[in-house]
Amino acid sequence: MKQKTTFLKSAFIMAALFIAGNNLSAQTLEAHYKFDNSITDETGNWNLTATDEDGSITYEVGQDGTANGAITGFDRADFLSTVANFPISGDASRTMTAWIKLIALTPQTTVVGGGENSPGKKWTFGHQGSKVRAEINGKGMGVGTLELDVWSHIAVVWDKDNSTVRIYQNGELKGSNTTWSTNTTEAPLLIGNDYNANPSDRGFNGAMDDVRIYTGAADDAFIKNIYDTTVLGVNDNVAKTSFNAFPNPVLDRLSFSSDKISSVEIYNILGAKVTSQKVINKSIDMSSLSKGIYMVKCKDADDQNMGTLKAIKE
Ligand SMILES: [Ca+2]
Ligand SMILES: [Ca+2]
Repeated sequence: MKQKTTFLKSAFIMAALFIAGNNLSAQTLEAHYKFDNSITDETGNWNLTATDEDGSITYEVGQDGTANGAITGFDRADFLSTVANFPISGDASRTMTAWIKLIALTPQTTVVGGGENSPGKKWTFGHQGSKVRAEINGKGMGVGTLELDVWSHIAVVWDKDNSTVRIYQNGELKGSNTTWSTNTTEAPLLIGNDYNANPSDRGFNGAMDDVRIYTGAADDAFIKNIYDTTVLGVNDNVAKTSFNAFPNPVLDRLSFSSDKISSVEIYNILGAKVTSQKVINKSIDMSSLSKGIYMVKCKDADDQNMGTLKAIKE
Protein backbone atom coordinates (compact mmCIF):
# COMPACT_ATOMS: atom_id res chain seq x y z
CA MET A 1 0.00 0.00 0.00
CA LYS A 2 2.79 2.36 1.00
CA GLN A 3 4.62 1.57 -2.26
CA LYS A 4 1.52 2.33 -4.28
CA THR A 5 1.04 5.68 -2.53
CA THR A 6 4.70 6.60 -3.14
CA PHE A 7 4.36 5.65 -6.78
CA LEU A 8 1.23 7.79 -7.16
CA LYS A 9 2.94 10.66 -5.39
CA SER A 10 5.96 10.37 -7.71
CA ALA A 11 3.71 10.24 -10.75
CA PHE A 12 1.87 13.33 -9.53
CA ILE A 13 5.12 15.23 -8.96
CA MET A 14 6.42 14.16 -12.40
CA ALA A 15 3.20 15.40 -14.02
CA ALA A 16 3.38 18.69 -12.10
CA LEU A 17 7.00 19.20 -13.15
CA PHE A 18 6.11 18.42 -16.74
CA ILE A 19 3.31 21.02 -16.73
CA ALA A 20 5.53 23.58 -14.97
CA GLY A 21 8.32 22.91 -17.49
CA ASN A 22 5.96 23.50 -20.37
CA ASN A 23 4.71 26.70 -18.78
CA LEU A 24 8.26 27.96 -18.35
CA SER A 25 8.94 27.58 -22.05
CA ALA A 26 5.68 29.28 -23.09
CA GLN A 27 5.28 32.94 -23.81
CA THR A 28 4.03 35.46 -21.26
CA LEU A 29 2.44 38.61 -22.63
CA GLU A 30 4.23 41.45 -20.84
CA ALA A 31 2.81 44.41 -22.76
CA HIS A 32 0.21 44.86 -25.49
CA TYR A 33 -0.44 48.19 -27.16
CA LYS A 34 -3.54 48.15 -29.37
CA PHE A 35 -3.19 51.90 -29.94
CA ASP A 36 -6.97 52.21 -30.22
CA ASN A 37 -6.99 55.96 -29.56
CA SER A 38 -4.78 55.31 -26.52
CA ILE A 39 -1.22 54.44 -25.47
CA THR A 40 -2.29 52.33 -22.51
CA ASP A 41 -1.02 48.77 -22.09
CA GLU A 42 -3.81 46.16 -22.30
CA THR A 43 -2.12 44.19 -19.50
CA GLY A 44 -2.38 47.28 -17.29
CA ASN A 45 1.27 47.16 -16.28
CA TRP A 46 3.30 49.17 -18.77
CA ASN A 47 1.42 52.31 -19.75
CA LEU A 48 3.45 54.68 -21.86
CA THR A 49 4.36 58.35 -21.74
CA ALA A 50 4.62 60.21 -25.03
CA THR A 51 7.52 62.51 -25.89
CA ASP A 52 6.24 64.50 -28.85
CA GLU A 53 7.90 67.86 -29.34
CA ASP A 54 5.51 69.22 -31.97
CA GLY A 55 2.25 67.42 -31.20
CA SER A 56 2.44 65.36 -34.38
CA ILE A 57 1.41 62.09 -32.70
CA THR A 58 -2.21 61.24 -33.46
CA TYR A 59 -4.37 58.27 -34.53
CA GLU A 60 -5.52 56.92 -37.88
CA VAL A 61 -7.49 53.96 -39.20
CA GLY A 62 -5.96 50.81 -37.72
CA GLN A 63 -4.60 47.95 -39.78
CA ASP A 64 -7.86 46.09 -39.06
CA GLY A 65 -10.05 49.00 -40.15
CA THR A 66 -10.78 50.31 -36.62
CA ALA A 67 -11.30 54.09 -36.67
CA ASN A 68 -8.49 55.83 -34.72
CA GLY A 69 -7.08 52.33 -34.22
CA ALA A 70 -3.39 52.96 -34.97
CA ILE A 71 -0.90 55.48 -33.62
CA THR A 72 0.65 57.69 -36.28
CA GLY A 73 2.59 60.90 -36.82
CA PHE A 74 5.98 59.60 -35.68
CA ASP A 75 8.37 61.88 -37.56
CA ARG A 76 11.78 60.86 -36.21
CA ALA A 77 11.47 63.24 -33.29
CA ASP A 78 8.98 61.40 -31.08
CA PHE A 79 8.84 58.28 -28.94
CA LEU A 80 6.86 56.53 -26.23
CA SER A 81 8.42 55.10 -23.10
CA THR A 82 7.70 53.40 -19.80
CA VAL A 83 8.69 55.15 -16.58
CA ALA A 84 10.14 52.04 -14.92
CA ASN A 85 12.63 49.53 -16.29
CA PHE A 86 11.02 46.82 -18.41
CA PRO A 87 11.34 43.24 -17.03
CA ILE A 88 13.00 41.69 -20.11
CA SER A 89 16.77 42.00 -19.79
CA GLY A 90 19.97 39.95 -19.77
CA ASP A 91 19.79 36.93 -22.07
CA ALA A 92 16.07 36.25 -21.46
CA SER A 93 14.15 34.87 -24.44
CA ARG A 94 11.74 37.41 -25.92
CA THR A 95 9.20 37.88 -28.67
CA MET A 96 8.11 41.21 -30.16
CA THR A 97 5.45 41.73 -32.80
CA ALA A 98 3.97 44.83 -34.44
CA TRP A 99 2.03 46.12 -37.39
CA ILE A 100 3.82 49.03 -39.06
CA LYS A 101 3.10 51.34 -41.99
CA LEU A 102 6.08 53.36 -43.16
CA ILE A 103 5.99 56.82 -44.70
CA ALA A 104 9.65 56.59 -45.78
CA LEU A 105 12.17 53.78 -46.19
CA THR A 106 14.34 55.53 -43.63
CA PRO A 107 17.87 54.09 -43.16
CA GLN A 108 17.29 52.73 -39.66
CA THR A 109 14.37 53.20 -37.30
CA THR A 110 13.06 51.52 -34.20
CA VAL A 111 9.69 50.04 -33.30
CA VAL A 112 10.73 48.59 -29.92
CA GLY A 113 13.97 49.54 -28.21
CA GLY A 114 15.70 48.80 -24.93
CA GLY A 115 19.01 48.44 -23.15
CA GLU A 116 21.96 50.75 -23.63
CA ASN A 117 24.39 51.64 -26.41
CA SER A 118 27.04 49.05 -25.66
CA PRO A 119 27.97 45.83 -27.54
CA GLY A 120 25.36 43.14 -26.90
CA LYS A 121 23.59 45.28 -24.27
CA LYS A 122 21.00 47.01 -26.39
CA TRP A 123 17.93 45.62 -28.06
CA THR A 124 16.42 47.13 -31.20
CA PHE A 125 13.55 45.85 -33.30
CA GLY A 126 12.49 47.87 -36.31
CA HIS A 127 13.50 48.28 -39.90
CA GLN A 128 16.38 49.43 -42.07
CA GLY A 129 15.14 50.68 -45.42
CA SER A 130 12.88 47.94 -46.75
CA LYS A 131 14.23 45.26 -44.36
CA VAL A 132 12.79 44.15 -41.03
CA ARG A 133 15.70 44.47 -38.64
CA ALA A 134 16.86 43.38 -35.19
CA GLU A 135 20.06 44.59 -33.55
CA ILE A 136 21.88 44.07 -30.26
CA ASN A 137 24.75 46.49 -30.97
CA GLY A 138 27.63 44.69 -32.61
CA LYS A 139 25.27 42.39 -34.51
CA GLY A 140 22.28 43.15 -36.66
CA MET A 141 20.14 41.33 -39.16
CA GLY A 142 17.74 42.66 -41.80
CA VAL A 143 15.42 40.48 -43.89
CA GLY A 144 12.04 40.69 -45.63
CA THR A 145 10.69 43.40 -47.92
CA LEU A 146 8.68 46.31 -46.55
CA GLU A 147 6.75 48.64 -48.81
CA LEU A 148 5.80 52.28 -48.29
CA ASP A 149 2.29 53.11 -47.12
CA VAL A 150 1.32 49.44 -46.67
CA TRP A 151 0.59 47.74 -43.35
CA SER A 152 3.10 44.95 -42.64
CA HIS A 153 3.18 42.61 -39.68
CA ILE A 154 6.71 42.16 -38.34
CA ALA A 155 8.07 39.99 -35.54
CA VAL A 156 11.37 39.11 -33.93
CA VAL A 157 12.17 36.26 -31.55
CA TRP A 158 15.26 35.88 -29.40
CA ASP A 159 15.41 32.17 -28.53
CA LYS A 160 17.94 31.79 -25.72
CA ASP A 161 17.80 27.97 -25.59
CA ASN A 162 18.82 27.71 -29.24
CA SER A 163 20.96 30.92 -29.31
CA THR A 164 18.91 31.98 -32.32
CA VAL A 165 17.31 35.20 -33.48
CA ARG A 166 14.40 34.82 -35.92
CA ILE A 167 12.68 37.53 -37.97
CA TYR A 168 9.22 37.28 -39.52
CA GLN A 169 7.13 39.32 -41.92
CA ASN A 170 3.38 38.78 -42.41
CA GLY A 171 3.50 35.54 -40.44
CA GLU A 172 6.38 33.97 -42.39
CA LEU A 173 9.91 33.29 -41.14
CA LYS A 174 12.21 35.42 -43.31
CA GLY A 175 15.58 34.68 -41.71
CA SER A 176 17.45 33.48 -38.64
CA ASN A 177 20.92 33.74 -37.15
CA THR A 178 22.61 31.50 -34.59
CA THR A 179 25.68 33.62 -33.84
CA TRP A 180 24.02 36.03 -31.42
CA SER A 181 24.20 36.37 -27.68
CA THR A 182 22.60 39.17 -25.74
CA ASN A 183 22.98 40.65 -22.29
CA THR A 184 20.49 43.49 -22.54
CA THR A 185 20.85 46.16 -19.87
CA GLU A 186 17.75 46.81 -17.75
CA ALA A 187 16.09 49.98 -19.00
CA PRO A 188 12.69 51.53 -19.67
CA LEU A 189 10.89 50.16 -22.72
CA LEU A 190 10.95 52.48 -25.72
CA ILE A 191 8.46 52.45 -28.57
CA GLY A 192 9.53 54.36 -31.67
CA ASN A 193 13.11 54.95 -30.58
CA ASP A 194 16.40 53.21 -29.86
CA TYR A 195 17.73 53.23 -26.22
CA ASN A 196 18.62 56.86 -25.29
CA ALA A 197 19.74 58.19 -28.67
CA ASN A 198 18.29 61.31 -30.19
CA PRO A 199 15.19 60.10 -32.09
CA SER A 200 16.45 61.94 -35.17
CA ASP A 201 18.97 59.06 -35.49
CA ARG A 202 16.75 56.02 -34.99
CA GLY A 203 13.26 57.44 -34.46
CA PHE A 204 10.32 55.78 -36.15
CA ASN A 205 8.71 57.30 -39.24
CA GLY A 206 5.09 56.31 -39.82
CA ALA A 207 2.26 54.46 -38.07
CA MET A 208 2.09 51.41 -35.79
CA ASP A 209 -0.61 49.15 -34.48
CA ASP A 210 -0.92 46.17 -32.13
CA VAL A 211 2.58 46.09 -30.62
CA ARG A 212 3.09 43.03 -28.39
CA ILE A 213 6.03 42.07 -26.20
CA TYR A 214 6.32 38.61 -24.67
CA THR A 215 8.78 36.94 -22.37
CA GLY A 216 9.74 33.62 -23.95
CA ALA A 217 10.56 32.53 -27.47
CA ALA A 218 7.59 32.07 -29.79
CA ASP A 219 7.74 29.42 -32.50
CA ASP A 220 6.71 29.86 -36.14
CA ALA A 221 3.12 28.75 -35.51
CA PHE A 222 2.66 31.26 -32.68
CA ILE A 223 3.77 34.17 -34.89
CA LYS A 224 1.62 32.94 -37.77
CA ASN A 225 -1.36 32.80 -35.43
CA ILE A 226 -0.88 36.42 -34.28
CA TYR A 227 -0.71 37.50 -37.91
CA ASP A 228 -3.79 35.46 -38.88
CA THR A 229 -5.89 36.67 -35.96
CA THR A 230 -5.01 40.36 -36.30
CA VAL A 231 -5.06 40.75 -40.09
CA LEU A 232 -8.28 42.24 -41.36
CA GLY A 233 -10.86 39.45 -41.28
CA VAL A 234 -12.77 38.72 -44.47
CA ASN A 235 -16.09 38.12 -42.73
CA ASP A 236 -16.20 40.59 -39.89
CA ASN A 237 -17.99 43.91 -40.17
CA VAL A 238 -16.40 47.19 -39.31
CA ALA A 239 -19.73 49.01 -39.11
CA LYS A 240 -18.86 51.04 -35.99
CA THR A 241 -20.58 53.96 -37.67
CA SER A 242 -24.01 55.57 -37.45
CA PHE A 243 -24.57 54.96 -41.15
CA ASN A 244 -24.52 52.05 -43.59
CA ALA A 245 -23.38 51.39 -47.12
CA PHE A 246 -25.18 49.27 -49.69
CA PRO A 247 -25.24 47.09 -51.67
CA ASN A 248 -22.39 45.23 -50.03
CA PRO A 249 -20.88 43.37 -51.88
CA VAL A 250 -20.95 46.08 -54.54
CA LEU A 251 -20.47 45.89 -58.29
CA ASP A 252 -20.44 49.59 -59.31
CA ARG A 253 -22.04 52.30 -57.12
CA LEU A 254 -21.89 52.11 -53.33
CA SER A 255 -24.61 54.16 -51.64
CA PHE A 256 -24.63 55.60 -48.11
CA SER A 257 -27.56 55.91 -45.72
CA SER A 258 -26.28 59.32 -44.58
CA ASP A 259 -26.24 62.54 -46.61
CA LYS A 260 -23.49 63.99 -44.37
CA ILE A 261 -20.70 62.11 -46.17
CA SER A 262 -18.95 64.48 -48.55
CA SER A 263 -15.89 62.52 -49.63
CA VAL A 264 -14.23 59.15 -49.16
CA GLU A 265 -10.76 57.65 -49.17
CA ILE A 266 -10.61 54.01 -50.21
CA TYR A 267 -7.90 51.72 -48.85
CA ASN A 268 -7.08 48.17 -49.88
CA ILE A 269 -6.71 45.27 -47.44
CA LEU A 270 -2.99 46.07 -47.00
CA GLY A 271 -3.79 49.61 -45.91
CA ALA A 272 -2.63 51.37 -49.07
CA LYS A 273 -4.81 54.21 -50.31
CA VAL A 274 -6.30 53.27 -53.67
CA THR A 275 -8.36 56.34 -54.48
CA SER A 276 -10.20 59.40 -53.13
CA GLN A 277 -13.63 60.44 -54.37
CA LYS A 278 -16.29 63.09 -53.88
CA VAL A 279 -19.66 61.63 -52.87
CA ILE A 280 -22.35 62.39 -55.45
CA ASN A 281 -26.03 61.70 -54.73
CA LYS A 282 -25.02 59.83 -51.54
CA SER A 283 -22.96 57.33 -53.53
CA ILE A 284 -19.51 56.60 -54.96
CA ASP A 285 -18.30 54.73 -58.03
CA MET A 286 -16.34 51.55 -57.27
CA SER A 287 -16.67 50.04 -60.75
CA SER A 288 -13.02 50.56 -61.68
CA LEU A 289 -11.64 48.77 -58.59
CA SER A 290 -10.55 45.16 -58.86
CA LYS A 291 -12.35 42.47 -56.86
CA GLY A 292 -11.48 42.42 -53.19
CA ILE A 293 -12.04 43.95 -49.78
CA TYR A 294 -11.73 47.69 -49.25
CA MET A 295 -11.93 50.08 -46.33
CA VAL A 296 -13.99 53.16 -47.16
CA LYS A 297 -13.02 56.09 -44.92
CA CYS A 298 -15.88 58.61 -44.91
CA LYS A 299 -15.43 62.36 -44.36
CA ASP A 300 -17.90 65.19 -43.90
CA ALA A 301 -17.93 68.57 -45.67
CA ASP A 302 -15.33 69.90 -43.19
CA ASP A 303 -13.02 66.98 -44.06
CA GLN A 304 -13.59 65.46 -40.62
CA ASN A 305 -13.47 61.66 -40.35
CA MET A 306 -16.96 60.18 -39.84
CA GLY A 307 -15.94 56.54 -39.71
CA THR A 308 -14.79 53.66 -41.86
CA LEU A 309 -16.84 50.97 -43.56
CA LYS A 310 -15.68 47.74 -45.09
CA ALA A 311 -16.89 47.12 -48.63
CA ILE A 312 -16.48 44.01 -50.73
CA LYS A 313 -16.08 44.67 -54.44
CA GLU A 314 -17.44 41.95 -56.71
CA1 LIG B 1 6.72 64.92 -33.81
CA1 LIG C 1 -5.39 49.02 -33.03
